[in-house]
Order: sequence, then structure tokens, then C-alpha cells
Amino acid sequence: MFQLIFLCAIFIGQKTAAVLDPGYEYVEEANTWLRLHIVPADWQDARVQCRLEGGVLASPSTTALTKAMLSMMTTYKVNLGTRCFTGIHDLVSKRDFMSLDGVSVTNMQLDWAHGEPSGNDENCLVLNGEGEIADDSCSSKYPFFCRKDNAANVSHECHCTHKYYEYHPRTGSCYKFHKEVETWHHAAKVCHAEGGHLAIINSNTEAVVIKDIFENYPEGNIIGPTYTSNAWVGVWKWNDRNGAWLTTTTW
Ligand SMILES: [Ca+2]
Repeated sequence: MFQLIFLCAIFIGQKTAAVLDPGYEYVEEANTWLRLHIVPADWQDARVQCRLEGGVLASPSTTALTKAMLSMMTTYKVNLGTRCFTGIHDLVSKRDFMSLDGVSVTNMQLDWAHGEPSGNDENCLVLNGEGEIADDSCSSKYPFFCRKDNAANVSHECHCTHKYYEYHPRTGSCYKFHKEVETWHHAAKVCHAEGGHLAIINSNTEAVVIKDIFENYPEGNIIGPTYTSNAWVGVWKWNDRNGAWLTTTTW
């Protein structure tokens, strides 16, 4: 599939107060930040989403984290007869369930749900509303939590925790040049996970700003194949009757 480099942008405008990474809530007892994604995803997509956000697919690896996850499941009403994916899996070594941050399930104070673990083809663990765990297929879809330890370390200029965003006063936006080539959709996903969007050239000034950023990245710096002098922008041909070309954030 066709891949290009891309720039993400976060519009700051006149905002003065720093905001936290969107969706993350502080868990004081565990000194960490959790975000509940209520839109279900399969386990690998959940893992990638959390990584793109700069975090990890969360696991109930301590009593404080379990309590916080159950509390958020209740708040967002996803505990009623459903489950959430955890970052615990045995994809590396059969029946050695480990969290993505390296804690063995045998070191977690968790109870298995009745009849669990049950399946040979069930390599990913879910947490139910009772605080019990069960193995399930990694291709099932469940809500999930991402955890970040640094969600409070917000850049004062760019209002996000992701590295390499730079504020440009000429447009009031922050930009990050991604040197790895991606498909348009994946590039958009990366920008959204970082709290921004694919850069859009809204004015002659912004065109100059983006051109200046480009000049800081000579061709040899790009990771991937050809077309290094082109980059994706956040304009998308919507599949409607007229096939209108619109930006991704306005319609
Ligand atoms: Ca099971």
C-alpha cells in the first residue's frame, strides 16, 4: 500500500492552561493515569492504540489498579455483563500469562472467574465487572484501558506528552514531523493517538511553516522507501456523491 511521511499538528491558538492527554484520569493510589476506551477493539488493535498514545495496554497488576479499572468500568457503564481486555497474554509462552509491562499473573492478586482459564486458543485475558479474570480469544473485541505514567508531564507549549512537537507562533499550532512512512489511514491514526490531526495547509503562512520544517529533514533522514519529498496532509476525498475533498476535521 502507498506510504508517505507525514506531519501531525495540534492547534493551540490562544489557550493558556495546559490540558492533560485527552481521556486520561489520574489514579492517585497507583500514581498513574488510565484511559478507558469504550469502543471495543481486538487485543492487537488495543495494544497498538495504547502504544501510539505513548502508553501501554493496562493490566490489573496491583490492587490499586484493579480497583481503579473496576471503578471506571462502573462509571462508564461497561461492567454490565461485559468485560475489558487487559494487557495480560500468553502469546509468547503458552500458559505463562504475563502483562505487557512484564508482571506474571501469578504475582497479581486476582481470582479466575468460574471455569477459567478454559481454552487452548484463548491467549488474552479479560477482566470482568466482578474483578475476576478469564482467558478469551485475542480476536474478540472488548473495551480496554491504556495506562501512562507521564500523562501529567504536559509540554507547556504544545499541551501534550508526546515528544518532538514544536510550537510555531506564526500559525499557533504545534507540529511533529514523522520520519517513518505510513499509509494515509495509519498516519491519521498516529496523529489522532497523539491528540492531534494530520497537518492541513490552511494558509500561505502555514505552507511556509511546513516548508521550513521539511527543510530540517534532508532526504537521507527519512525511514522507508521513495517519495520522501512528499507528505500526507489531512485532506480526504469523502465517498459521497460528489466525492468532495475536505479536511479530516471539518465536514
Ligand atoms: Ca475462557
